[in-house]
Amino acid sequence: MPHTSRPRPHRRRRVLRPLPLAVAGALIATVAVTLPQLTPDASAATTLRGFADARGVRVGAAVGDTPLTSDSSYTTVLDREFNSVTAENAMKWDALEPSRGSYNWAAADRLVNHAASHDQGVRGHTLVWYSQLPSWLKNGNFSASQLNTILKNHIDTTVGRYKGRIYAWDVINETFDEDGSMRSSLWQDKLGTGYIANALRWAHAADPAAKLYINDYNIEADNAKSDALYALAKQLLAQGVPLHGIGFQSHFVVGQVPSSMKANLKRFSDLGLEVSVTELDIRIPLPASTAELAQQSTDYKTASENCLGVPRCAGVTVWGLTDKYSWVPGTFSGYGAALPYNESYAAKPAYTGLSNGLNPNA
Ligand code: G2I
Repeated sequence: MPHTSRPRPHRRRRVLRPLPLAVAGALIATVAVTLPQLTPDASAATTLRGFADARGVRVGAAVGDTPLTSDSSYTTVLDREFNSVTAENAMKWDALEPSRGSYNWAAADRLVNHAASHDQGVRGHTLVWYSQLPSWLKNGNFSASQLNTILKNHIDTTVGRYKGRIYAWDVINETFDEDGSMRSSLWQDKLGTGYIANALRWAHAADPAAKLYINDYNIEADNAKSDALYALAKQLLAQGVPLHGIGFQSHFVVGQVPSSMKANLKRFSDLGLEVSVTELDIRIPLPASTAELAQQSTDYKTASENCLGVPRCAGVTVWGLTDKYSWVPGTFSGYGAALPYNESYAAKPAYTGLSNGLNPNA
């Protein structure tokens, strides 16, 4: 290599020379005195994550790979306000294993690495779901024993890859119908209900520290669906199956947070299970009126308090953070404005509601 590749050797040597003890001591003293003044304590205490940290819980957001990689306003809010992230799509089966045995980790890795460098935990979503399955799996016409092996391999590989880096996994997602019967799915139809215990056991073997969840929607109220889940959870626990938590998705309509929500979460918590709100959003018929935005704020506060007021509530995750990328308008025609930030990243009244729900002194 030419001599010029090592710049300014003389100056470097001087900097690296050991400092006299007295000088080093004085420097350390200066640093010790200066550091606390550099820490932005005051603002941290008023962010969502500041309040959540103070009470030892998570406040999370579902994160899309596109905004994560292309929108710096998005990541600024994400990293300032949230101490937990969930992959909105990147850890679903179709994203991770688009062809059999061949995995695409890029987007999932990006999120897990992002979280690690911003002091955020990761909720894994999701291992066993009836939806977002790749076509090789949906259309493969596999036998029960082949399907069992495919499921075990997917769980071993995915949970194993992120061992120690994901604090909770939605192992089972949306497994009930509204009337409380088991939903017809590839898994249920071919393997029977036993796939649930197997999936939980395999996930536990792959990462014994991760909290393993069953996650669903329309189970926030005391109703036929949550009754069926309660019975299943009780049965799994009695059989020693490693089930640790229930995820209440909480996709609500403004003004309709169920009045039985807190009592319902408490009965699961009373089984010794963690409870979490995992996908909170509160949709409004568009255009949203001032009164509806105010009601939505109340609803965010109530929904988060319904969890945090119950023993063993691990935290609250919102399904997105800004209305700019929410799934709601694409699915519920005429509805939107479901999240705490508007499309220009202004905090809505809903932000204050969520913040007050998290703040133990509000
Ligand atoms: O549907 C809302 C949520 C209900 N609970 C389970 C969650 O996993 C689910 O999330 C939504 C995502 O927010 C959407 O972004 O799940 C949908 C289906 O997986 C996601 O939508 C899909 C679109 O349907 C696909 O066309 C698209 O390719 O997102 C995919 C990736 O952008």
